[in-house]
Amino acid sequence: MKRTWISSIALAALAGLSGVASAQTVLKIGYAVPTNSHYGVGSTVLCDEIEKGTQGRYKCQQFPSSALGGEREMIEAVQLGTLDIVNTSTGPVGNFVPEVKIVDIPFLFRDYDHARRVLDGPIGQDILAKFSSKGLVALAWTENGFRHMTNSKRPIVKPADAAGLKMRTMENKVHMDGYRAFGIAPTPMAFPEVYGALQQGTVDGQENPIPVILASKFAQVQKHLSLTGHVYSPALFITSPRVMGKLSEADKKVFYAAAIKAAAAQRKRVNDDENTGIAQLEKDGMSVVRKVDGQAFRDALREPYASYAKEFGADNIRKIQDFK
Ligand code: EAX
Repeated sequence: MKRTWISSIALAALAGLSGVASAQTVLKIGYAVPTNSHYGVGSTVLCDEIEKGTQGRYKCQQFPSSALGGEREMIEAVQLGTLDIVNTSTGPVGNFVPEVKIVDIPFLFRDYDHARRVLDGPIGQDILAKFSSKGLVALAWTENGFRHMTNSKRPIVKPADAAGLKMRTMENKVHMDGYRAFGIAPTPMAFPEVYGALQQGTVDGQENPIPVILASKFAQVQKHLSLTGHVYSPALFITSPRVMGKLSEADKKVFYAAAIKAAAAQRKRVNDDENTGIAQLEKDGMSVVRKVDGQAFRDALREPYASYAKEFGADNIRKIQDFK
């Protein structure tokens, strides 16, 4: 009697142990800028919420600061299965999911509230549904922010001031077509190369949201900041059917709910950085043009807008612009 009693306790202990040992999956998540950034905040909340909601069965390992390459490479890694999640701007995403490109049109969104309502509403959700046919799963829209121009040569108030500048752009045709209309010579480049290119003068300038300019310490290599706000740059939490296919229905819900919570935290950090970051960049030595001639930039886009209307449908663009 005694022997079986002891062996059954031993068995239960073993089962318990093996149960715990095989329970944890580590998810690798990558993003372009340091942890102390809007992407770091969003990724940390995403990971904390996933770990909490799955009772520790899933936890993350973060790869910030483009440790795994540029955003395009990280999206490819998610498709290949060597990376589980990427927190990326939409910059290169249109090369994988063409339907995303419409949200990259310059001066498409009025302000943050408008952009967030479009993306979280039916128009934005319809775009997320297009990812699955491309071997990707978009968990939620998150946010990079309104993009502004920096350069090492001169203040930019109107397009004529930007004309002739060699500006790094994302690998994004919609952006490049628009920027050419400003007279800019667009130089597409993956984000990890940008700081070096600015430092060596390979390019005169670049354009990014305040949070990215802050987190990447561009004030060290750029003199002029112009608050052009010429493009709203969405971001996305992207994973793969390979990751999602292993989840129970309950865990899938946890992942999607975690992404919504994380997007809210990332958006809040963007607003906080915008409120305090410009003064910080001035303190760091940048000279800031706060009042640019926005109408002149919009007027310069007449031609690109005609080709955007052909590519995306004039009413699809209008639907976004008029969304309340
Ligand atoms: O997503 O490439 C860029 O300029 C992006 O804004 C940056 O990687 C953050």
